[in-house]
Amino acid sequence: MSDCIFCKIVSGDIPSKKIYEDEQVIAFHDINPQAPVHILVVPKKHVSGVNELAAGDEALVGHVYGVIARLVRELGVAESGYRVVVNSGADGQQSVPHLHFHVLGGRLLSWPPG
Ligand code: DGP
Repeated sequence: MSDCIFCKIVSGDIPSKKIYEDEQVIAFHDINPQAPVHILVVPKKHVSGVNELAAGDEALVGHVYGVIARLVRELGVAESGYRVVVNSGADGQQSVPHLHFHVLGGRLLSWPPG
């Protein structure tokens, strides 16, 4: 989508601190980190959010989690713990309408979330 900020990061039109990329996903550091480790794992294909996932996207979501499992080891939080968050819609405070998976770690994360 031409006006989507994460599509522009995927295309390279907007720079990012990229830590991983393959044919299906890109991962980069969040511009406004909420924890010592805060990355976003983003499908390259434009899907607005969880509600817009279609039949056939299961493999993509599974691949995202495989990438997360790899990156948390590389980032050193696999053993200490981390959180994967997908904010959805207005109440979920999703601000970028392109599906993305926050991975937060490197500190004790409070629960329940605010
Ligand atoms: P959410 O509120 O769940 O939609 O999260 C969107 C996240 O995206 C938020 O934590 C800030 C991050 N973000 C927004 N714009 C940019 C950007 O241009 N670059 C990077 N690296 N992160 C961004």
